[in-house]
Amino acid sequence: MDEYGVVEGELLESLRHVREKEAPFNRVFSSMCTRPHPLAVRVHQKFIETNMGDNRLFPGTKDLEDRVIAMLASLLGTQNAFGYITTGGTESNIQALRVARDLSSKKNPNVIVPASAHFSFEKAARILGLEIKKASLDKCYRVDITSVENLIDENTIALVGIAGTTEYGQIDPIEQLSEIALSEDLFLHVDAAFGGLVIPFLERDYKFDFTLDGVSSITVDPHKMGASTIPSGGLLFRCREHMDQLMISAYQEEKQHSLTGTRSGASVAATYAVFKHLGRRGYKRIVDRCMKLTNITEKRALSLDINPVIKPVINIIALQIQNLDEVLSKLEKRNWYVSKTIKPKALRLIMMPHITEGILGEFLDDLEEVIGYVR
Ligand code: 0PR
Repeated sequence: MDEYGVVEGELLESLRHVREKEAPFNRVFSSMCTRPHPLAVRVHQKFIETNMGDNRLFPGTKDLEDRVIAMLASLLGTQNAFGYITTGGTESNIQALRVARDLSSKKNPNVIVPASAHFSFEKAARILGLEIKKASLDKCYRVDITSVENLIDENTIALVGIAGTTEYGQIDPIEQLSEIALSEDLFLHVDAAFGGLVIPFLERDYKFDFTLDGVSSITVDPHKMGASTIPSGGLLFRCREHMDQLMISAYQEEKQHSLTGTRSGASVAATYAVFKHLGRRGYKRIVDRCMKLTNITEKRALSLDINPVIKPVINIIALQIQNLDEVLSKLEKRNWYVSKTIKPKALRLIMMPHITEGILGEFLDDLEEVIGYVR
């Protein structure tokens, strides 16, 4: 740290240059986050000093957290769930598996996750001392139920299903996982970090939430398709006793369920505001738009003889393109931010709310041109 401070104007100017070098969201197809809703930003600023780690000082913000959890619960098929606002999907997945581990007395516990699971489960496994067993996928990149059944052994404590996979946006057969969880008496965690705020608004009805009796807990992140500010993750449990496995007594009267101590109340208030402001109708409009963009992309790709890895289920499309690395580097030179999937290799595009039809048109024209050069 320097001895003397820098004047505000100079500092802000240098920081403006920093931000200028960063990605402008409207050219970003690689992110699961988006520009937060303007109301979320305003509310975030108003609650900037609130700390969910001290409910005595901020009882109002704590109340908002309970209301956000109640809104998420009602979206996810129940009137009664228990949970808290986490820092994101990673914390939620770690905490869910922590509960599963602590509910069981098995010596060498293992958890069965789909091969498509997000890498946060690896982090969870390392922290919690769990073995991760990866179930294979069917040809549509959903977890293969026979593979899950074959992997279950006497040390299995939990199953994980994904509602909206990171790579292809696929939804696992959660209904069947739920039946297995009930018959084998296993904890079932659903990672709907991305899909949890998409699937309830799709035209087609997918069963993935607490309406299924076997689902024990769900991850759902307002800082992804919820258009709230970072850090806004969500973790919900069906049973209070499960949530209370996380409870630590802090000081005299205080209790904490969260992994972190001091944590943002600003993003909790921002999430509350954007949920109340948009309502189900507002989110449905957003999801409809994102799905329309996904469909436009699919049609254009097919017209160029490019097939998606799967027919898009949510607002993620992965295109199987030849000479992918060359195409990617040419797109990057044109300042597009895209990403690729590994198995199979494909160009992954996430149609977030910040993408407009006009920008998508420009991108698809560029893609067509670049593919033309490379072919
Ligand atoms: N579960 C699923 C299904 C996810 O896709 C992700 C993140 C997580 C859990 C973990 O969530 P947190 O990152 O909130 O802890 N998936 C993206 C990824 O890691 C997140 C992302 C977001 C990537 C913004 C890029 C980006 O610009 O790939």
